[in-house]
Amino acid sequence: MAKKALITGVTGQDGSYLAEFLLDKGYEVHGIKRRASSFNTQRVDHIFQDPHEAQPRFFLHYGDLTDTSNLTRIMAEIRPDEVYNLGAQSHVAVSFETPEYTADVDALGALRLLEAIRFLGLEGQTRYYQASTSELYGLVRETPQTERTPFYPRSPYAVAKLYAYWMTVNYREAYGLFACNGILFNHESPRRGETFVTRKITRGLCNIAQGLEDCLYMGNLDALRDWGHARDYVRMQWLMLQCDAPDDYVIATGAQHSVRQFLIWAAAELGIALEFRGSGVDEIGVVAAITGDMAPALSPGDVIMRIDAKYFRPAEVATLLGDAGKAHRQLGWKPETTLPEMIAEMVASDLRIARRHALLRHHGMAEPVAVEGK
Ligand code: NDP
Ligand code: GDR
Repeated sequence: MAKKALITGVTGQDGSYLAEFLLDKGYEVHGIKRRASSFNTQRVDHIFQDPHEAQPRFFLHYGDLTDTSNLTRIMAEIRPDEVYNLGAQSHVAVSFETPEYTADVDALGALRLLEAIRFLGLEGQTRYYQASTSELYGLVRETPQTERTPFYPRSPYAVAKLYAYWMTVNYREAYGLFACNGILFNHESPRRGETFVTRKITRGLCNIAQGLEDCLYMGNLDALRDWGHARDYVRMQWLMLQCDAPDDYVIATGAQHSVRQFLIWAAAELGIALEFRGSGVDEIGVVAAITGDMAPALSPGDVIMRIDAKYFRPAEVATLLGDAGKAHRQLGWKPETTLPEMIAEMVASDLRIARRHALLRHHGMAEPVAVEGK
């Protein structure tokens, strides 16, 4: 019998990579998708299986982490061997604007799933993965951060995730649930949401290089992050649930870079030498030189990056750097994709999209491509 997995957040970045990974391993994969007025399944369309096909192994169910009866019914129908709770209002800046909704989804959503396991008597069968986050460290007390570093959340998102973290530990200790926290540091990919900083940069620069936009507006360029590739990180989500005993693990690369540095490398990938001038909100990014043919719309001297104070957060997480030594020692995990490789992959993907838009525009069939949001 194939193992059954239930993924919340299957339409998101991690959910899509994890679904692919589990299907490859022979699982029957069930995902929860939200009802939306427009299509929101682009990241999993390539693995969609028509339910009328013979023996489909990938199923989507309408649902929402705010809806207890819906989650409990789906759990009762599937009786999954593994639950991966990846669904979340996952944008830190947005959580300052929607704190109550963020708490409902990110904190109580986890509780609803844990309770469903208990209510349905699945404690002995169902293993639970909680998508915890390096944002828990917030105002960091120790560098690098490990599983033992104290938490100090700095946003409604992180506070909600702190509740979910401890509920996962509590259900493990109180009811013997096989429940694990993956404390994942930032991980990116061509499928990253367009308003997270890495994708905003690669997408924005590609659009600018192709003449679809003029300038990228950024927030705090000094923020330091430990960026890995989502494909490597979902492998670890699965590994955690295959252990003999449940535990919590930090997943990170162990290397740290600034947003400014990411901008420089992403620009270089397009043949643009980017120079920074000025400081604070007056800092600008200027094209110093261009090589190759990937940025036909640009010339040296063009200003392609400015600061917009609206992208600064009410409370910032200035620096994050993880130590994934425990995951390496106990589960043999280490990241396979380097940051330069990931940037190259993201830029190549966004450049393909930008070129397609530029071609459409050239033929009078332009689509809106503005980089909006946080
Ligand atoms: P995404 O934002 O790409 O995906 C979030 C998913 O959650 C989407 O499928 C979204 O649906 C779904 N979702 C949002 N609200 C609800 C809701 N009310 N009910 C059901 N589903 C909902 O996030 P990632 O894939 O990047 O991250 C996966 C998880 O890991 C998240 O919990 C995130 O907080 C956490 N995390 C992420 C890290 C990262 O660097 N990526 C690092 C550490 C933790 P829709 O597509 O309809 O919007
Ligand atoms: P983060 O990711 O908040 O770490 O949360 P994000 O990419 O949004 O920000 C990283 C850093 O870049 C700075 N920054 C900007 N961020 C955005 N989004 N837009 C900008 O224009 C900009 N300019 C500078 C931010 O201030 C921040 O310091 C992500 C999410 O995936 C969470 O769900 C996850 O838990 C954590 O990573 C680990």
